[in-house]
Amino acid sequence: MPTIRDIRVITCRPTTENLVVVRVDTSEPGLYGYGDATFTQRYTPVVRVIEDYLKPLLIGRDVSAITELWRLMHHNGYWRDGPVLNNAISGVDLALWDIKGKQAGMPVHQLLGGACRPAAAVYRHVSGPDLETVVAAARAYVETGVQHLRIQVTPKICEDTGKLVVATTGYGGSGYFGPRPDGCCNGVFIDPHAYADETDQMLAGVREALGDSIKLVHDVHSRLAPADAIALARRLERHGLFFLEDPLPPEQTHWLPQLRAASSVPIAIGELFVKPQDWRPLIERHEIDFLRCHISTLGGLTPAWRAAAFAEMHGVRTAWHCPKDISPIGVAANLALDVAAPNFGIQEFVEFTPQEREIFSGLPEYRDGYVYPSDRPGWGIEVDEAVAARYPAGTDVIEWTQTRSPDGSLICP
Ligand code: GCO
Ligand code: MG
Repeated sequence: MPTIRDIRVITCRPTTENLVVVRVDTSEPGLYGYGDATFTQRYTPVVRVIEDYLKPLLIGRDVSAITELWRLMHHNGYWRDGPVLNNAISGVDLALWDIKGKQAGMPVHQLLGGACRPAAAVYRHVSGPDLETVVAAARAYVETGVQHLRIQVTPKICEDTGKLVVATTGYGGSGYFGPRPDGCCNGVFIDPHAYADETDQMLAGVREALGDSIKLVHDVHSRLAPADAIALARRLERHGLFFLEDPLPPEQTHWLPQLRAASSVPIAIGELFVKPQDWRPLIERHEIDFLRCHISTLGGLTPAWRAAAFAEMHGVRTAWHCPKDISPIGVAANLALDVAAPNFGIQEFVEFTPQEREIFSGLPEYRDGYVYPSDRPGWGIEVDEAVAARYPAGTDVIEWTQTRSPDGSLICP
């Protein structure tokens, strides 16, 4: 059996996000694999964990024993879980699945039992400051065959005002520009009631323009107080959403029974979850309809596949988190789960950028509302490290997570 000969980390920022990819080389010449370890906002500690701890731990070990090595990495530091440690583990875990696929001569979804469907239906992001812009963008997607759209209202003023840093993330609506106390720090200001009004109106307008068959999604991004989130869920019921995402942050999911009692809107939660204790009770109690974890933040394919199976037994579908802060290797891992899991629901998808295409080749193909996994062995993806080096990662201060209420106090980003 080949053993682990070397582990290296490749970091880059091809577009706006820092990406972290792990390469595991084996004792067999030419046999290696890639994994995703992208925690974009805190990528340097992930690199340290891999280089200082996981590499010395794993060199010389049998590459075939993925479950054993996952448990070894998970328990080795005694204290466990959390996005840094889990992303580091994911980098190795996904690389080991890539290697296993290459050894078998099969794409990874074949190792999970084969495809239940040829491709994953995706939802695309549509956002804008007014109905006209949003409907035009939505129609353009629908014309190409997309059936699921995430609708967000973005700020009308998308520039640094000198006093406020206004993000264009599309979370929390058009922003708050009203009176605030002297001495407020900069940040992304949000008015929860205006946000609820404009989101409700925007969804009504999109529904009217596009008709009943289009599936609509909205991401609250945990930016509301629980009572406001419940009121919004009740209000948005009339639009027949496919799901409402993150109405509550992980710290407040104990409000879900009240939310469920108040509204029949399907709920998707999970991108901030790190461990089974986060998602297990919500699935067992049928408090969520879609499990939406970020695979690398769970620790890779090994724990995500188990989470998917647990969700399946409880009638909960998957909607894995796949924003722009994920490498194409991570996207490929989402797709392996999507096509292999019977309880797949929908896949979030952001088109690969030209810079990403320069670095990564063999990417999954997007066509007309579906993403197709590669049929090459493993993830089927190759990384050009020389090109990656032309796009160095960076550690700038992050502004968009400094989210504030009208009085200047910080709220969940
Ligand atoms: C989503 C998200 C993301 C996150 C991002 C944080 O796509 O549903 O909530 O856009 O904000 O991944 O870095
Ligand atoms: Mg989200």
